[in-house]
Amino acid sequence: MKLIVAIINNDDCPSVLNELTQKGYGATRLSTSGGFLKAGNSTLLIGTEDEKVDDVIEIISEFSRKRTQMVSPSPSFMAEGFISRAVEVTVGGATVFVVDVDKFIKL
Ligand code: 2BA
Repeated sequence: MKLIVAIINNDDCPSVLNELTQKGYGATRLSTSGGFLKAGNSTLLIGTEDEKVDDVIEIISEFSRKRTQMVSPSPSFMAEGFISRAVEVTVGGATVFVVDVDKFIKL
């Protein structure tokens, strides 16, 4: 068994969750925020059998769009002269970790 941890955009989350639940996958949504942009995103926890991992990743990939976002430097960065103007970063579609699960117990 594997645990899939997927960080996705909040706007993509309803479509990903709908598709996962329609196909019978269990999922938990956590409200999270990225360390770099400090913007809200969603982290999904999905426990599933090894042979279904690729199917889950395909669903996540299908419904997660890549976006570009402008990032303004913090005042301290500007004061230090590191960056003086907003820069564009590409975010997503999804950041996915697949980890082994030792035990899966429902009590
Ligand atoms: P954030 O940390 O807010 O990062 C948003 C986007 O900013 C990233 O998109 C990346 O394009 C850029 N970025 C992040 N750190 C950077 C840095 N040190 N220098 C320059 N650009 C940087 P994604 O890579 O698609 O990541 C989207 C979100 O996924 C991240 O939001 C974070 O919440 C999560 N994430 C990404 N990599 C992770 C990792 N190795 N471990 C845990 N969470 C991760």
